[in-house]
This record gives sequence, structure tokens and C-alpha cells, in this order.
Amino acid sequence: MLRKLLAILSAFLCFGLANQGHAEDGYDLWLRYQPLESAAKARAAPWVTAMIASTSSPTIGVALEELQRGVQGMLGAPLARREGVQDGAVLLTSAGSPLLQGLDLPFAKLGEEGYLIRSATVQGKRVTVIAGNRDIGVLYGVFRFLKLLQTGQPIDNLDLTDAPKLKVRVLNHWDNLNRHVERGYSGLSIWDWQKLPGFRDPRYTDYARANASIGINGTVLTNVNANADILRPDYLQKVKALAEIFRPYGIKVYLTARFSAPIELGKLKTADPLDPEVRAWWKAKIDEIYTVIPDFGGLLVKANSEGQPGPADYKRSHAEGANMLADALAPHHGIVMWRAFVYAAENAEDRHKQAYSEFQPLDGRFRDNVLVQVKNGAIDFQPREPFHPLFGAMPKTPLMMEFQITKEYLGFATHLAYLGTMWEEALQADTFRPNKGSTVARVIETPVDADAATGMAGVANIGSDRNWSGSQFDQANWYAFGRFAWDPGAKAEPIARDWAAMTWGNDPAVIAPVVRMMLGSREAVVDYMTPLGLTHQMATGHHYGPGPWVSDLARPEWNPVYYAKAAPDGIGFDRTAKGSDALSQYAPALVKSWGSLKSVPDELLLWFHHVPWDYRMKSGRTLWDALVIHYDTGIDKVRGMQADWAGLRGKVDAQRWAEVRDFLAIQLAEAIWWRDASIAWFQSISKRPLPEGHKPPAHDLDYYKAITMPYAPGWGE
Ligand code: GCW
Repeated sequence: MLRKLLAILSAFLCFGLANQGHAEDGYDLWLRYQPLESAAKARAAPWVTAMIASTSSPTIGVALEELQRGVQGMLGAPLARREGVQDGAVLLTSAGSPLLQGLDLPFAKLGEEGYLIRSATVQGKRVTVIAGNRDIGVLYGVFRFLKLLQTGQPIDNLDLTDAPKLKVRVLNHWDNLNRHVERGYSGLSIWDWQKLPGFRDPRYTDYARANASIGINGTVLTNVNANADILRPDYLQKVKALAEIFRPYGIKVYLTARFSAPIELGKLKTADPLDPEVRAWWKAKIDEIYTVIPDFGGLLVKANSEGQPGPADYKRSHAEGANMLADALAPHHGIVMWRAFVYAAENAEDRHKQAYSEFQPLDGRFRDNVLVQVKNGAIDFQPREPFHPLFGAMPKTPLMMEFQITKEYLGFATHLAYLGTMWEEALQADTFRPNKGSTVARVIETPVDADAATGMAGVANIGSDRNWSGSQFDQANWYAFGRFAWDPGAKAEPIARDWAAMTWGNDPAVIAPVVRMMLGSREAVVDYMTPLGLTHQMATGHHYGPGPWVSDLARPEWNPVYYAKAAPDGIGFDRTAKGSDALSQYAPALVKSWGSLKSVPDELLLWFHHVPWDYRMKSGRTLWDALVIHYDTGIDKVRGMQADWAGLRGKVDAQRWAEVRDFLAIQLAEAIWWRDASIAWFQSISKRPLPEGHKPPAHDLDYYKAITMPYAPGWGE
């Protein structure tokens, strides 16, 4: 009797665990490997009876480990490694293996990192072959195979191949050596320099697993606002330990180079890139790095921007600065990622124009192992920007995309904003260079010559928080970044769907609302923060919350008023030929369509035009009314996300559910704050009544101006 009772109780507990009670904190990311429901288990089991590896290497070792972990988790039984081929085995192997004789497999199209997964008969047994030209392809294939299981796909008749379209797929950590993360909203830097190299936190391995699962093959460990100390011998030993952990996962380590390091570390009088002593110092330093880390990836540099030192300090060009480092890296096959995010204090030119003005004339002047790293838009990771005009305008220079995964301008970790839709929009934008159809994705994935590098960088949102990214949903942005870096032509919706299934469970009644929330979330932020092409209205310094009135900062382009140009006659930044003419940096087709009020899309209206408050929108409303309506629409969208999420109570685990619920409540309160503060400010200039049915802000303007956010993370030291 007692036994029976216990059995009932334990069945009840298990049910509770699987459905809601189990405390998940997000640490497992999208690699949760939760038990499949029984029908799916029964379907899959005959196809994963054993694993076989025809070669051995550290990479194959971690591939086997991952396969075992995933299958054990999802099917509930251990997966043994066998020598002989058997029915249902998963066979990890590479091109040229005698086991594959007679199978016509498309290795030629896999490149160095691609893979194939094929249901096949080997030695008379039905097996699943996972193979690549190199072991890293096999590891990527294993993750893909596990994803098929995680997302409930059949695995009995597989024939797929995949290969990355970009070569360099890197995270950029803006992590300072004191573990403060610039624009980081998820705790401290995960690099614990004090305990390295002695203590290799298992978290580093989980970091590598997560990255490899989405194809990321490099990581820049340190902030672009760089500290030269990272290049010291003692730090290099610590970097070496990380490189060793990441190596089996196909992840190379990169560092940021402070341009003035020869002065700070080498005690030279100058850092002039044409000075022979400076060149010799860098060459020796880079040789030293490679003796410690033989597969070191290379250097990322922010120069002559926001106070960072650079070649312009010596009247040298960006190309001269980059090429000096490139020459020292070339013998080791290292690369330089040289950022194009520049704007200068002395420069009165529209900030939108400065990167293009400085870099475009340098097209063709960079060494082969230099990639110029360009942010997706010309200003700075705003909720919406048109694509950066440099894309398509430097056909002789490898340009790599820089996206910001951490949400500096989209509500930090507490606002739910899936960035996949924003990145798809940027990548699918047509540059019209050299002709129609030359999307940004095409530009970055087409090498400038046969062996030229291609790449994408994502400013990481990873920190020491248990859930890695500061919120459950921000994990989706890390995930999506990897997917877009693998394939810039990818679409945001299927990526969201995969992530939702792996992160929240395979129940269609869960996936549908989660995906709906994600797909609408970024536009919600645009609506309640910066609708209709407004930009950079965030409060000073930390960028947390609204500050559209800020006008007292030293540099004009740090002030929100610089971007909105709200005045009694209207609002918006005239970037047409009558204004700053930034528009002329784009192809003629875009100059034409964005330059005309008739054809500019509503969402870029105030980015390119200054228009009267009573300007008639395509909808027939006045601009002022449309603006107010957008702010309110943003709030409604957040309420919609809350309703979707409320419906998931009990359908996902309780702990993560409650966290998301609480974050959505913060988001709603802050969306209202954004709306009220923005309307209070703009109404003080427009002097127009609010459209009917739209409530006045809860407080007067002074109330919003007086709000301070001393606890905003990610800013200052
Ligand atoms: O977005 C801005 C940030 C800075 C950052 C800079 C950059 C690392 O506000 O914190 O500095 O861009 O991209 O260099």
C-alpha cells in the first residue's frame, strides 16, 4: 500500500517537474535536452542505438560527449560508443573514411567547416552518417542532429548539408580587465582573470558548447576601449588557458589592441605606425602571442574614436594603422578587424557621414588580412537605422558586419526585444551597389577576391548571471546572432521558432505565442522609444530611459536634441541635399526614394527629413498625431506580450515563467515612462493637443527631467 502511494506520489511529482515545477534558471540555454514526449522518443530511439567515431581528436571527443549528453537527456538512456557498425548507429566521420566507400557524398560543397547528415547503409547496417571535411564540421553536424531531435523532427530519412557563408563569426566582448562589462546587463565579465589560468571554470566549456552549437568560431575577449595590459606576458598565459578550452570547439581567441600599447607597455616615445621601432615592437609582441597561442585569431581595433588613440594622432590614415598590424600578423595567418565606428570631437560634420567620409576613400588600401568592421547603421545600434552607407561602397575591401547583441539602446536586459527581425531588416536592405538586389547580406558574404575574408561580429550580451544574458529572452539574441553569422540570408522567424522550441519546449501551444511575442517585440520598442525615424533619444551616458530634452553635453552629437531637431516649425533631421546631405552617401536609387517625401518609408521619415508638425502622413493623419499614436501602439504591444505570456502559465517551468512575467511588467512601466516623457517634451515644442482618445502624460515635463538612474548598469567603471 505504502509502495503504491509512493509510486503515485512520485509519478505526480515527475509530472509536475516536467510540466512546470522543475526549477530551471536558464543556465542550460537552448541546449536543455529535456526528455522528449514518449511517441517522439519511440520514433527516435531506433536511430540512436550507438555512436561510432572513425577518427579521434579533441573535437571528435567533444562531439561524442555532446551527442551522448543530448541523447541521454532526450531519450533517457545512455548512448554507448561502439567500434563495429550496427543498426541505428550514429557514425561520426570525415571525407576519405573507408566506411563511406560507395556512398556518393557531397564533400566538395562543405568547405572547411560544413557538414552533411545522411541516413545511409554502411556495411549492411542502417546508420546516420555525420561527416565533414574537418572535424569541426562533424561537431557542427552533431549539434544540428541534436537540434532535429530537440525540435521534434524525424531523423529516419535524413539528407542534409550545410556550410557557413561567412568565415569569421565572432563575438566581441566589451569586457574590461576589472570584469566590468561596458554596456553589459548580465553581471560581471565571465573572464575571471584573477583565477585564470589556475582555475578553468566549467562555465568556459559551456560557453564554448553554446557558441559551437550556433557556429560561432571566434571570440574577442576584451573591450574595444582597450587596455594594453592584456598584451602583457602574465595575461597572455590566462588567455592561453581560455584558448585551450575553446580549441576543440573550433573557437579562436582574439584580443583588442590599444593603439598606444608601444608607449604604454614598450616605453617608446611614439605609436606612429610608420616608425620602425613601433613596427618592430608590434612584430615582436605578435610573434610572442603566437608562441603562447599558436592559433591566435588576431586583433580588433577601435582607433581614433571616442577618445581612443589611433594613427590619426600621427597624421596617418586608418589604412596605415591597420596595415602595420596586418603585416605583423600575416606570417601567422592572423587578421585585423579594424572598426569603422569613428566620429571625432573636432568634426562638425553630421555624425552620420563621418565613417563614410573617412573610410570610403581608403577602399583598396588595406592589406588582404584586414577586415573593416562596420556597424549595421551609421549612428549607433539604434532601435532602427537605415543600413550603413559603407556597405556596397568599398568593393575592394572586405567589410564585416558588426551587430550589437547586448541591448544598449533597446531597454537593456529587462525589455523583451528579439533582434532577429532587426538584423534581417539590415541584411536584406538593398544597397543597389553595384546594382539592384545587392543586399547587405550579399555584400558581406561575397569575398572581394577568391581567398578574401568575410565575417560578422556581435557585441556579446554574456555575463556572469546564471542565465548568461541577463534575461531569458535575451538568450535568443545570442542564438540568432550565431545563425545570422552562419547565414546572413537567414530569416528571423524560423530562427525564433527553433529557439523557442529548444528553450521553452516543443508544444505548439507554447511555440506559437513565444514566436509571436518575439517577432513583434522590436517594433514595439521602436514605437515607444523612437518612432518614425527618430533616433538616439536615450538619456545621457547610461542610455537608460528617455532623455529627449538633453542639450548640454560637450559634444553636439551626444545630445538627443541634435538628432530630433524638434522646433516650433517641425521635427526631424534633414539629411537631404538641402540639409546635411548624408543621403548622398547612398546609391542614386536610394537617394531618389528616401529623398522624396512621397516615397520615403514612414519608419525613416524623421531620419532623413525635417517636416512640419502638421505634415500629412500617408495615413491622412498629421505627423504630430501619428507620433503620439506610435508611442501608444508601443505600449499596447507590450500589453499584448503580457497577455501571451499570461497564457503560458503552467505550460513552461515556473521559475523562468515568473522571471519573464516580472520583466514584462518592468517593460510596460518603462514603455509608459518613455511615452509620457517623450510626449511631454515634444508637446512643449509642438504646442499641439493630443489626438482624441490619447491621454496626457501622467506628470509634467519637469518630473520626467528630474528622474535619475544612478543604478543603470553597464556604464562607468
Ligand atoms: O554604442 C557606443 C557605446 C560605447 C561603445 C561605442 C563603440 C565600446 O555607447 O560604450 O564603446 O559605441 O562601439 O565603440
